[in-house]
Amino acid sequence: MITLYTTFPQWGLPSFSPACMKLETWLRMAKLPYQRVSQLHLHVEKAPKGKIPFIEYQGKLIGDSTLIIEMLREKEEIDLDQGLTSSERGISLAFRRMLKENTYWGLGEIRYNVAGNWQVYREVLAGLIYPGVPATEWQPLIEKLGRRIRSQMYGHGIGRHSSSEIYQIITADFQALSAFLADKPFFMGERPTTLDATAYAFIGNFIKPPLPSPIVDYVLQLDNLCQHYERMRQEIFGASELSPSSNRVVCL
Ligand SMILES: N[C@@H](CCC(=O)N[C@@H](CS)C(=O)NCC(=O)O)C(=O)O
Repeated sequence: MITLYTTFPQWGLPSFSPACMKLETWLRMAKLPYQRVSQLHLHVEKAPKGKIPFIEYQGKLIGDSTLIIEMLREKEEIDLDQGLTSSERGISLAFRRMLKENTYWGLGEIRYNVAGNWQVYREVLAGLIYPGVPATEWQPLIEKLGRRIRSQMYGHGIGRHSSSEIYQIITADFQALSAFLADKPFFMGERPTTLDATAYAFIGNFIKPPLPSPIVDYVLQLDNLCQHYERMRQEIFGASELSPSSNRVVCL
Protein backbone atom coordinates (compact mmCIF):
# COMPACT_ATOMS: atom_id res chain seq x y z
CA MET A 1 0.00 0.00 0.00
CA ILE A 2 1.30 3.45 -0.97
CA THR A 3 0.64 6.38 1.39
CA LEU A 4 0.16 9.63 -0.53
CA TYR A 5 0.82 12.82 1.38
CA THR A 6 -1.23 15.51 -0.29
CA THR A 7 -3.66 18.36 0.48
CA PHE A 8 -7.33 17.76 1.19
CA PRO A 9 -9.73 18.08 -1.77
CA GLN A 10 -10.75 21.67 -2.41
CA TRP A 11 -12.99 23.44 -4.92
CA GLY A 12 -14.01 20.08 -6.41
CA LEU A 13 -10.36 19.24 -7.14
CA PRO A 14 -8.66 16.23 -5.53
CA SER A 15 -5.93 18.70 -4.55
CA PHE A 16 -5.27 22.40 -5.03
CA SER A 17 -1.61 21.52 -5.55
CA PRO A 18 -1.21 20.55 -9.23
CA ALA A 19 1.76 18.29 -8.46
CA CYS A 20 -0.32 16.39 -5.84
CA MET A 21 -3.32 16.17 -8.15
CA LYS A 22 -1.19 14.93 -11.02
CA LEU A 23 0.36 12.16 -8.90
CA GLU A 24 -2.99 11.04 -7.44
CA THR A 25 -4.48 10.95 -10.95
CA TRP A 26 -1.54 8.87 -12.17
CA LEU A 27 -1.90 6.42 -9.24
CA ARG A 28 -5.56 5.94 -10.14
CA MET A 29 -4.79 5.52 -13.83
CA ALA A 30 -2.14 2.94 -12.88
CA LYS A 31 -4.70 1.23 -10.60
CA LEU A 32 -2.23 1.21 -7.71
CA PRO A 33 -3.94 1.08 -4.29
CA TYR A 34 -3.07 4.02 -2.05
CA GLN A 35 -4.23 5.78 1.05
CA ARG A 36 -4.22 9.54 1.13
CA VAL A 37 -3.17 11.61 4.13
CA SER A 38 -3.81 15.34 4.13
CA GLN A 39 -2.50 16.72 7.38
CA LEU A 40 -0.25 19.37 5.96
CA HIS A 41 0.86 20.68 9.34
CA LEU A 42 2.51 17.29 9.89
CA HIS A 43 3.84 16.97 6.33
CA VAL A 44 5.97 20.09 6.53
CA GLU A 45 8.64 18.46 8.69
CA LYS A 46 8.29 15.02 7.13
CA ALA A 47 8.54 15.97 3.43
CA PRO A 48 11.89 14.67 2.13
CA LYS A 49 12.26 17.60 -0.29
CA GLY A 50 10.32 20.15 1.75
CA LYS A 51 7.47 20.03 -0.79
CA ILE A 52 4.31 18.08 -1.42
CA PRO A 53 3.47 15.55 -2.72
CA PHE A 54 5.56 12.77 -1.26
CA ILE A 55 4.80 9.11 -0.67
CA GLU A 56 5.69 6.33 1.70
CA TYR A 57 6.51 3.22 -0.30
CA GLN A 58 8.13 0.05 0.98
CA GLY A 59 9.07 1.84 4.22
CA LYS A 60 10.72 4.83 2.53
CA LEU A 61 9.64 8.46 2.10
CA ILE A 62 10.07 9.63 -1.49
CA GLY A 63 9.52 13.17 -2.79
CA ASP A 64 8.83 14.77 -6.19
CA SER A 65 5.86 13.70 -8.28
CA THR A 66 7.89 13.08 -11.44
CA LEU A 67 10.56 10.99 -9.70
CA ILE A 68 7.84 9.05 -7.84
CA ILE A 69 6.06 8.22 -11.11
CA GLU A 70 9.33 7.12 -12.74
CA MET A 71 10.18 4.92 -9.73
CA LEU A 72 6.72 3.30 -9.63
CA ARG A 73 6.73 2.86 -13.39
CA GLU A 74 9.88 0.76 -13.04
CA LYS A 75 9.14 -1.10 -9.78
CA GLU A 76 5.48 -1.83 -10.49
CA GLU A 77 6.08 -2.32 -14.22
CA ILE A 78 3.35 0.10 -15.27
CA ASP A 79 3.68 2.09 -18.46
CA LEU A 80 0.73 4.38 -19.14
CA ASP A 81 2.54 5.50 -22.30
CA GLN A 82 2.76 2.04 -23.80
CA GLY A 83 2.33 2.11 -27.56
CA LEU A 84 3.63 5.68 -27.99
CA THR A 85 6.44 6.16 -30.48
CA SER A 86 9.69 7.71 -29.25
CA SER A 87 8.70 10.95 -30.99
CA GLU A 88 5.34 10.98 -29.17
CA ARG A 89 7.12 10.27 -25.88
CA GLY A 90 9.36 13.27 -26.56
CA ILE A 91 6.37 15.53 -27.24
CA SER A 92 4.67 14.27 -24.09
CA LEU A 93 7.76 15.01 -21.99
CA ALA A 94 8.12 18.50 -23.48
CA PHE A 95 4.50 19.42 -22.66
CA ARG A 96 4.74 17.95 -19.17
CA ARG A 97 7.91 19.96 -18.48
CA MET A 98 6.24 23.10 -19.86
CA LEU A 99 3.32 22.67 -17.47
CA LYS A 100 5.46 21.85 -14.44
CA GLU A 101 8.31 24.26 -14.90
CA ASN A 102 6.66 27.23 -16.59
CA THR A 103 2.85 27.21 -16.60
CA TYR A 104 2.92 26.31 -12.88
CA TRP A 105 4.18 29.80 -12.02
CA GLY A 106 1.04 31.33 -13.52
CA LEU A 107 -0.70 29.87 -10.47
CA GLY A 108 1.77 31.78 -8.30
CA GLU A 109 0.74 35.01 -10.03
CA ILE A 110 -2.98 34.24 -9.57
CA ARG A 111 -2.78 33.01 -5.97
CA TYR A 112 -0.01 35.10 -4.42
CA ASN A 113 0.10 38.33 -6.44
CA VAL A 114 -3.54 39.28 -7.11
CA ALA A 115 -4.39 41.08 -3.84
CA GLY A 116 -8.02 39.90 -3.43
CA ASN A 117 -7.07 36.34 -4.37
CA TRP A 118 -4.26 36.18 -1.84
CA GLN A 119 -6.75 37.10 0.93
CA VAL A 120 -8.87 34.06 -0.04
CA TYR A 121 -6.01 31.67 -0.69
CA ARG A 122 -4.11 32.44 2.50
CA GLU A 123 -7.19 31.43 4.55
CA VAL A 124 -7.24 28.06 2.78
CA LEU A 125 -3.52 27.59 3.41
CA ALA A 126 -3.86 28.65 7.04
CA GLY A 127 -6.65 26.11 7.64
CA LEU A 128 -4.35 23.39 6.34
CA ILE A 129 -1.01 24.30 7.82
CA TYR A 130 -2.18 25.90 11.08
CA PRO A 131 -5.51 24.23 11.93
CA GLY A 132 -7.13 25.69 15.04
CA VAL A 133 -4.51 28.45 15.43
CA PRO A 134 -5.96 31.98 15.95
CA ALA A 135 -5.67 34.39 13.00
CA THR A 136 -3.38 36.74 14.94
CA GLU A 137 -0.87 33.90 15.22
CA TRP A 138 -1.14 32.37 11.73
CA GLN A 139 -1.22 35.65 9.79
CA PRO A 140 2.50 36.53 10.18
CA LEU A 141 3.47 32.92 9.43
CA ILE A 142 1.32 32.77 6.29
CA GLU A 143 2.61 36.17 5.13
CA LYS A 144 6.13 34.77 5.53
CA LEU A 145 5.16 31.78 3.38
CA GLY A 146 3.71 34.19 0.79
CA ARG A 147 7.02 36.08 0.70
CA ARG A 148 8.91 32.79 0.27
CA ILE A 149 6.81 31.76 -2.73
CA ARG A 150 7.14 35.24 -4.31
CA SER A 151 10.88 34.96 -3.82
CA GLN A 152 10.81 31.52 -5.55
CA MET A 153 8.97 33.24 -8.41
CA TYR A 154 11.69 35.88 -8.60
CA GLY A 155 14.36 33.15 -8.57
CA HIS A 156 12.59 31.28 -11.36
CA GLY A 157 12.38 34.49 -13.38
CA ILE A 158 8.61 34.78 -13.82
CA GLY A 159 8.45 37.08 -10.80
CA ARG A 160 10.55 39.67 -12.63
CA HIS A 161 7.81 40.22 -15.23
CA SER A 162 4.79 42.52 -15.16
CA SER A 163 1.30 41.03 -14.88
CA SER A 164 0.67 41.64 -18.58
CA GLU A 165 3.95 39.89 -19.51
CA ILE A 166 3.03 36.93 -17.28
CA TYR A 167 -0.37 36.83 -19.00
CA GLN A 168 1.39 36.71 -22.38
CA ILE A 169 3.71 33.87 -21.28
CA ILE A 170 1.13 31.66 -19.55
CA THR A 171 -1.66 32.05 -22.11
CA ALA A 172 0.81 31.07 -24.86
CA ASP A 173 1.38 27.78 -22.99
CA PHE A 174 -2.36 27.08 -22.86
CA GLN A 175 -2.78 28.08 -26.49
CA ALA A 176 -0.10 25.51 -27.46
CA LEU A 177 -1.71 22.84 -25.28
CA SER A 178 -5.11 23.52 -26.80
CA ALA A 179 -3.73 23.44 -30.36
CA PHE A 180 -2.00 20.11 -29.67
CA LEU A 181 -5.11 18.53 -28.14
CA ALA A 182 -7.23 19.80 -31.05
CA ASP A 183 -10.32 17.60 -31.30
CA LYS A 184 -8.75 14.42 -29.86
CA PRO A 185 -10.35 13.08 -26.65
CA PHE A 186 -6.92 12.71 -25.01
CA PHE A 187 -3.57 14.30 -25.80
CA MET A 188 -2.07 11.23 -27.43
CA GLY A 189 -5.25 9.92 -29.01
CA GLU A 190 -8.06 7.68 -27.87
CA ARG A 191 -6.82 6.76 -24.37
CA PRO A 192 -5.34 8.77 -21.51
CA THR A 193 -1.56 8.71 -20.94
CA THR A 194 0.81 10.38 -18.46
CA LEU A 195 0.43 13.76 -20.19
CA ASP A 196 -3.33 13.65 -19.58
CA ALA A 197 -2.74 13.24 -15.82
CA THR A 198 -0.48 16.29 -15.80
CA ALA A 199 -2.66 18.44 -18.06
CA TYR A 200 -5.81 17.56 -16.09
CA ALA A 201 -4.16 18.65 -12.83
CA PHE A 202 -2.94 21.96 -14.25
CA ILE A 203 -6.06 22.88 -16.22
CA GLY A 204 -8.22 22.10 -13.16
CA ASN A 205 -6.05 24.18 -10.85
CA PHE A 206 -6.41 27.19 -13.17
CA ILE A 207 -10.13 26.98 -13.90
CA LYS A 208 -11.73 25.62 -10.71
CA PRO A 209 -10.58 27.81 -7.78
CA PRO A 210 -12.68 30.96 -7.19
CA LEU A 211 -9.63 33.15 -7.86
CA PRO A 212 -10.32 35.46 -10.80
CA SER A 213 -7.66 36.52 -13.29
CA PRO A 214 -7.43 37.35 -17.01
CA ILE A 215 -5.35 34.15 -17.34
CA VAL A 216 -8.27 32.09 -15.98
CA ASP A 217 -10.67 33.90 -18.34
CA TYR A 218 -8.42 32.96 -21.24
CA VAL A 219 -8.26 29.26 -20.29
CA LEU A 220 -12.03 29.13 -19.79
CA GLN A 221 -12.44 30.15 -23.42
CA LEU A 222 -10.44 27.14 -24.64
CA ASP A 223 -13.36 24.74 -24.89
CA ASN A 224 -11.35 21.66 -25.75
CA LEU A 225 -9.16 22.03 -22.63
CA CYS A 226 -12.20 22.56 -20.38
CA GLN A 227 -13.88 19.52 -21.93
CA HIS A 228 -10.68 17.50 -21.44
CA TYR A 229 -10.73 18.45 -17.75
CA GLU A 230 -14.33 17.21 -17.44
CA ARG A 231 -13.61 14.01 -19.42
CA MET A 232 -10.65 13.16 -17.16
CA ARG A 233 -12.61 13.99 -14.00
CA GLN A 234 -15.39 11.61 -14.97
CA GLU A 235 -13.09 8.88 -16.25
CA ILE A 236 -10.58 8.88 -13.38
CA PHE A 237 -12.44 10.20 -10.33
CA GLY A 238 -16.04 9.38 -11.31
CA ALA A 239 -18.34 9.80 -8.33
CA SER A 240 -15.51 10.15 -5.76
CA GLU A 241 -16.21 12.55 -2.92
CA LEU A 242 -14.00 15.57 -3.62
CA SER A 243 -15.08 17.98 -0.90
CA PRO A 244 -12.97 19.19 2.04
CA SER A 245 -15.07 17.00 4.35
CA SER A 246 -13.50 13.94 2.70
CA ASN A 247 -10.28 15.33 4.16
CA ARG A 248 -8.27 13.05 6.34
CA VAL A 249 -7.78 9.55 4.97
CA VAL A 250 -9.40 8.00 1.93
CA CYS A 251 -8.50 4.54 0.69
CA LEU A 252 -9.04 3.62 -2.94
N1 LIG B 1 8.80 19.19 -8.52
C1 LIG B 1 7.87 19.00 -7.42
C2 LIG B 1 7.12 20.28 -7.18
C3 LIG B 1 6.20 20.18 -6.01
C4 LIG B 1 5.70 21.55 -5.58
O1 LIG B 1 6.02 22.57 -6.19
N2 LIG B 1 4.96 21.54 -4.49
C5 LIG B 1 4.45 22.78 -3.95
C6 LIG B 1 2.93 22.72 -3.85
S1 LIG B 1 2.26 22.62 -5.50
C7 LIG B 1 5.01 22.95 -2.54
O2 LIG B 1 5.07 22.02 -1.76
N3 LIG B 1 5.41 24.18 -2.24
C8 LIG B 1 5.83 24.54 -0.91
C9 LIG B 1 7.12 25.29 -0.94
O3 LIG B 1 7.72 25.46 -2.01
O4 LIG B 1 7.52 25.71 0.14
C10 LIG B 1 6.92 17.85 -7.73
O5 LIG B 1 6.52 17.70 -8.91
O6 LIG B 1 6.55 17.11 -6.82
